[in-house]
Amino acid sequence: MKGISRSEELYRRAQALIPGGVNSPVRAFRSVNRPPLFIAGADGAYLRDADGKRYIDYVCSWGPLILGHNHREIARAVAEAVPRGLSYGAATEAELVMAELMTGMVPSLEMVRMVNSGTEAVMSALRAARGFTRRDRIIKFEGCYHGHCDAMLVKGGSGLLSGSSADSAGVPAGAVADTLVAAFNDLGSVEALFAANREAVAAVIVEPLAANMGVVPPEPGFLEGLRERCSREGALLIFDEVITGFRLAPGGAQEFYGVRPDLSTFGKIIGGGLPVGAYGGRREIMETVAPLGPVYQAGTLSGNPLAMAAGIAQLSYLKGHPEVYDHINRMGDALFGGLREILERTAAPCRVNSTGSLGCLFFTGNEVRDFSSAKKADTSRYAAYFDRLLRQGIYQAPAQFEALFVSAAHGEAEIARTLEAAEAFFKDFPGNPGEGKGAYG
Ligand code: KE4
Repeated sequence: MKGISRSEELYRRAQALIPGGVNSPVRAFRSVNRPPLFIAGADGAYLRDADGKRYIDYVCSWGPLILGHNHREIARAVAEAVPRGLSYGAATEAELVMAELMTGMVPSLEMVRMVNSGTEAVMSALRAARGFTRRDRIIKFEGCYHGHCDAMLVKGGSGLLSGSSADSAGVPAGAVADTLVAAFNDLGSVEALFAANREAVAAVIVEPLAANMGVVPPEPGFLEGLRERCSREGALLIFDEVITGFRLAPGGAQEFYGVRPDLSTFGKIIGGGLPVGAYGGRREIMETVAPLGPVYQAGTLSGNPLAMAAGIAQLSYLKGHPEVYDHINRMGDALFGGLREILERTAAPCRVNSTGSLGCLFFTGNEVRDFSSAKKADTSRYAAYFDRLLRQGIYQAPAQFEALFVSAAHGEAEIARTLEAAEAFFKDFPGNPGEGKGAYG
């Protein structure tokens, strides 16, 4: 149609055939009140939309692209794998290489099983924990998101947090009857649940660095406290490292914070951009998983050859180039530190939480340490900020309660351009004695 962008045209047609026109809710840009972009290509730190516009990308496919888009080593590995066939439904050497890489980089991983998404990894880890402990209850944290298996859709974070309700339709009461909800960074709330559910809790699952209510780091002692209480109560500690795995350190958050879980879940980075998830941990727990033990779990495309090729290439590169972590952490510090300085200078009522290459700008003047403080953020102001920066060629999460991801492809030029655009937005932000028209103009 004349006068509308290609993205808008594609979106209009897609809405007729795909729920909301998208294959994952957050992509619909509903939280930022504007039609979504349709992406046509990407390279390094940049996305290109269907209208040919380029953006610095801080979503990075929600975390997988720690090396940036279209990394030569990953592209080559996948191209070399294609002629050997796309899928066999049988064991391959690549799956062994992947298991050796993951267990070599993550100390708590004695055994690991590949699946196809973070959701599948979490669903399977919960089942293994319940099968191993012969207990049913699971403790999770408000605002933490662990994918969309029924048992986890209570007080979800991420897309659910940005929606009107924290529960999902279609989840029967029985499916969540054994899911208990604690407050992040509040060990007292965990103790209370353990006290009320003695010898009934199979596991505590936590994002060791919460990144689905925006970014909320664990306070000193919180993860250690979970470890101690789980050990004392005979419950398993599950780290959901779908975002933090292989990002905070080669060994993930468990290496970064020095706390060893019993099970861990992974996704995103281990697939190099292709669909991969994994769960693993203590040998005695994983040996309960079929075909070895009574906990059933399976998957047609688990360990898919192309996905393994991409994952092996990315993990091998990270293992062989520790300087990547120095770089992404340095760029993260420059970006999030720079944003803090702008907020300081402009007295804007906002807050930046960050750890390394992960961070979030909250539109609230309060400290953000858990779900209840995060949800005080002004999502309409976030939407204005998102829109202004998008027009300046900066593509961020289209929702307040997500994370900014910095990749190895982001350099000083990208950070400088981003800070310049942010400064322009905040210089006359309402609530600050600036002059000129409002930031919404
Ligand atoms: P997937 O099933 O989307 O691969 O992974 C689910 C999941 C599990 N655990 C954590 C900590 C996660 O962050 C996720 C998925 N993350 C969201 C971003 N907040 C995926 C983006 C989307 O839903 O489109």
